[in-house]
Amino acid sequence: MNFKMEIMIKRRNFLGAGLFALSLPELMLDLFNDKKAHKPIVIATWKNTKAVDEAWKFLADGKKAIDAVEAGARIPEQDPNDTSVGFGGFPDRDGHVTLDACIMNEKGDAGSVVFLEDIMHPVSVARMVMEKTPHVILAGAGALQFALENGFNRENLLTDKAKKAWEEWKIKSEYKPKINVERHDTIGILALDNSGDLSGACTTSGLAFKMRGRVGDSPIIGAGLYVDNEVGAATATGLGESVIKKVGAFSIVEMMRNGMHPDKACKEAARRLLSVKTKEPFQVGYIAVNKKGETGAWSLRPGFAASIVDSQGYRLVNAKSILSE
Ligand code: SD4
Repeated sequence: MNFKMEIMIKRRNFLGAGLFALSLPELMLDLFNDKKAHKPIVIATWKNTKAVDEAWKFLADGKKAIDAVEAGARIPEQDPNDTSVGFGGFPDRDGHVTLDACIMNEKGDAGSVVFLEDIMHPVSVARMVMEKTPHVILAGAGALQFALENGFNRENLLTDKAKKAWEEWKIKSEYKPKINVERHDTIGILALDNSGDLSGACTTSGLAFKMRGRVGDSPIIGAGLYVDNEVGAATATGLGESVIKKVGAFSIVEMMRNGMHPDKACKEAARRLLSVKTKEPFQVGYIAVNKKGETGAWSLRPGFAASIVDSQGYRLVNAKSILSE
């Protein structure tokens, strides 16, 4: 059975009817829609314009989605002005920049690094974990050792700007997640390539001034990122603890598997965040893309946006939010 038929059967079953309940015009419509697959396409969290542009170069060249998402994710990682990712990321409350990243390819392979220090490109280390080891996650000192053994250089990632922000924060030492204004630029990036294959990556320095050792959702397969090449891909940004509790990205992919449009699936995942109890108000944003190249972006609160590039060019899409409907 081919992919289209399988999807149709699954979707119809989900709706409570078998494939044989489909009328011929409906069947034709489904096939027609499938033909209109919108690829290649890349979508990323926030206004990550340079990252999606970089990823697009790979896709437009006919290269693989996995190479596109890695190249895109490396852009904010090396940007000293991006205070949520890689070099220039705000440190933990003890002044150390600690990084989390993961990546998934079209085969369902996954690699992840958590609590990694002194390496500019955790997404590339995550890819190496995926491709060169029998494991999925390497943490802390072990992840650093693996990176150094594989040709990555040890670098100081704490910029003067980030150090100054940390010194100012230390005066009060109050940890309060701020909605949108922390320059939440954590990048989750998803791509569908010309061959119809999906991949995704997610990379972050985590929440500013977090407790030492804290790991967020971004490197957790199923929470910050999930890719299923039969169905679609999803990724998250925002307060990682909330995303982990709701297994955000995986639940979006599962909803898409059952026939939901990516936008509806992101909306439902964002709605589920309403039951997460936190001391302070928090923000989470979700994006998704399905096998047809249809996309979605929703957040809990207003202020979230997604960057998209396809054959029509670049666009910044302001996500709808549950608490502003
Ligand atoms: C985390 N989800 O570590 C990340 C933070 C984030 O933009 O998205 N910041 O919880």
